[in-house]
Amino acid sequence: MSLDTARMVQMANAIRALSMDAVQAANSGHPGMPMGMADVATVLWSEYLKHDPASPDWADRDRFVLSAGHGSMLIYSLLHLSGYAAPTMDDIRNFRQLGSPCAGHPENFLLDGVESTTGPLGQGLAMAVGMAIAERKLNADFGDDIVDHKTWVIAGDGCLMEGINHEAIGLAGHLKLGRMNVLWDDNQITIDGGTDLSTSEDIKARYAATGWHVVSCDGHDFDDIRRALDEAQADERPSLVACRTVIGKGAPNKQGTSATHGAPLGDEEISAARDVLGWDYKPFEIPEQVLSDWRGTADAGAKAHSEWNDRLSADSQRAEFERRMSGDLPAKFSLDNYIQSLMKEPVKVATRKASEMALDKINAMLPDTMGGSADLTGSNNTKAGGIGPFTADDYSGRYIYYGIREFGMAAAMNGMALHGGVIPYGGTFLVFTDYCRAAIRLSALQQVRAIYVMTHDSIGLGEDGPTHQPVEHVQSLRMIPNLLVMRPADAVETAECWDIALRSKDRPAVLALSRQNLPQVRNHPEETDMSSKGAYRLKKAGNAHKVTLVASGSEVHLALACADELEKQGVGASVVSMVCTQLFDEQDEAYRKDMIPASSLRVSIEAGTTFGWERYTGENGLNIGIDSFGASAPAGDLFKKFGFTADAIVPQIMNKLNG
Ligand SMILES: Cc1ncc(C[n+]2csc(CCOP(=O)(O)OP(=O)(O)O)c2C)c(N)n1
Ligand SMILES: [Mg+2]
Repeated sequence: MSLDTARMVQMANAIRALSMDAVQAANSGHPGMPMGMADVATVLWSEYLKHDPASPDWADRDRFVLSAGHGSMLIYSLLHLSGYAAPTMDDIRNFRQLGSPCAGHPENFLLDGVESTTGPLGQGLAMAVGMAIAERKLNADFGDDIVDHKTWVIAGDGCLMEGINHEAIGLAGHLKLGRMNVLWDDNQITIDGGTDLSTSEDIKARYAATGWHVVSCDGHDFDDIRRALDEAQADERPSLVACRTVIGKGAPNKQGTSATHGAPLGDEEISAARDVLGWDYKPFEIPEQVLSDWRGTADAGAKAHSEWNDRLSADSQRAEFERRMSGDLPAKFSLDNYIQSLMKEPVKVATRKASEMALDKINAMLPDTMGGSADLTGSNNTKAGGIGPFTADDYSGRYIYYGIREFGMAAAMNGMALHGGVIPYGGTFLVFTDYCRAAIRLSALQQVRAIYVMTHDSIGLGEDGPTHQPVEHVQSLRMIPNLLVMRPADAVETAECWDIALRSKDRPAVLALSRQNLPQVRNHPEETDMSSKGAYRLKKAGNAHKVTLVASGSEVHLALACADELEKQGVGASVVSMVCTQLFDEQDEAYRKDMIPASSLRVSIEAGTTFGWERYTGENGLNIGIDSFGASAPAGDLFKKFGFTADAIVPQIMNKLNG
C-alpha cells in the first residue's frame, strides 16, 4: 500500500535533509547522490524491499547493496528512518567522525543492514551477483518456504563504467539471476562533470546484450518508479532500472551539477534547499508525521518475517538451515582421518592436486561449499568431490564456471560469503591475483570467508614463462591485513590449510599451490595440526644448531636437502616450514624466537621476491629468492638457473658462517 504523494515527498525530503546536514556538519561527504536518489530509495524501501528493521539479520530478507558507496548518507538515512536500532541520530550527527558507525563509506562490520562494504566503485554490484547466486543455491536446497528473496542494488554511473561491471553482468545474465535488480542512478554526472566528457556508451544496449531486462523511469516520479520496479520484478531476467535523476535534487543552485557530488553544499545553499523543499525543520530534526510514516513501512516486513518464522519452525530442514546460515561447520567435520591416511601412505603430488584430494573429502562432508574457477578448472583442480555445475537450469549445483572473469569471480565470492549459507572457493593462477586483488582486499576488510585457490605459484610452473610466473605475489598478498596467505609444502600441509581456511569464519584465505609435484615432508602420524601456528619446526638440528632454514611451499623440501648437506659438513641446521606468516606473527614471542632463533644464521628460501624476508632473518641473514622476472623453460632448468639447488645454496651459507 502506498502513502499519498505529499507524504512520500516528505519522506524523501527527510533523506535529503539528513544527507545535506550531515555532510555539512562533517564538512566532508557526498550529498548529491542521496539527494538525487531519495525518491527512488523511498519507493524501494517503503514498498518493495522485504526487510524487518527489528531483525536486521533475518535470513530471508532481501539484500540491499548501495554500490555507489560514496552516497553513504542514503543508507544511513534509510536505516535510521525505517527504524533500525542503529544508526541513531547521534551517530548520524557524527557522520564520518571517529567512533561513529556512519563511516565515510558504508562498512558491513559497523552496521546491521549494511550488507557489504562499498566505495570501490563497481564492486558492490558485482558482490550483489554473488548474493543472488547464494540465494538461488539455498532456494534449491531448502525450498521457497525458507529461501525466497531478492537482491537490490543502487549503482551510479561509476559502478557501470568500471570494467568489473562487464564481468559481473555477464555472469548474472548468463546465470539468469532474475531476482537481482539494479537501480541505476542515471544522473549523467560524475566528479569531473557530465558523463559526456568520458563516455558515449549505450549502457542499456550493453545490458540487454548480456541477457538483462532493461526498463527506464523518471526517478523523481513515484508512480513511474513503481511502474518500472513492477516491471523489473515481473521479468524473469535480471533487471536494470535506469532511473533518470537530477544529482543533488533540491539544492536550487547546485542541483544537476558535479558541485553536489562530493562537497558540502554550504549554509546558504542548504537554507535555499530548505525553502525549495518546504522543509522547515532544524538540522537532524525529523517531524513526527514523517518519522511515523517511515516507521510504519516496517510493518509489512515484520509480518512477512513472523510468517516465515512459522514456516521455518515447521520445516524438517530447520536445524540444517540454521547451521548453514550460522557459518559453523558440522560438529563432525574433520579431515583427521584423511591426514592420517596420508601419513601412512605418503604421496608425491603437486599441492594443487593435494588441494583437489582434500576437496574430495571436504565437498563430500560439507554441503556448504561452492567451488569454481575462472576458466582454469583442470589446472586449479577445483572441481572435486563429485559436485555438479551451478547453471541457470539447475541452481542446486555447487560448481560455478566463472569464465575468464577473475575480478568478477572474486567479488561474487565476497557476495556469496556475505550472504551466508554457502562457503565460496574459487581458483585461477596465482599471478592473476592481481586481477582479483581489489576484491581480495575487500574480502579481508569485510571479514568474510572467501577461499582463493591460487595455483601455479612460482617459476615452478615452468614453460609458460614470466607472464605466468608469480614473483612478488605471495609477499605482496601477505601485506594485506586480515588475509591468510598459505603456501603449503605437501599434501599434509595442504589439507591442514584447507581445514584452517574453512574454520576461519571471519577472514579470507589464499592458498598458493604448486603446479609441480612435491615430496611429502610430513610423515609422522603424531605430528598433527602443525600448520595452525603458521610456522613450525620440521627438522631439528643434529649437530650444534648454527643455521635455521625458513622455507615455504615448494622450497621446503629443498631446505631439507640443504640441511642434510650442512649436517654432513658438521653444521647443525633446523628447518622451519613457513606455511602462513600471518598466523606465525600471531604466536607469542617465545614461540617465534624458539622457531627462528636469532642466535643462529637465519636463511629464507622462497621462489619469489626476497623483499620483506628480513623480518624473519634479520639484517645479517641470508635471503634466497628471485628479485627479477622468471623465464620460459622447464621447471627443473629454471630452479637451477635461479639458484634453487642445495649445490647453489649451501656454499652461500658456509661463506656467511665463515665470513
Ligand atoms: C574504483 C573507484 N574509483 C574511483 C573512485 C572515486 N570516486 C568516487 S565517486 C566517483 C564518481 C562516480 O560517479 P557516479 O557513480 O556517477 O556518482 P555521482 O557523481 O553521480 O554521485 C569517483 C570517481 C572510487 N570510489 N572507486
Ligand atoms: Mg552519476
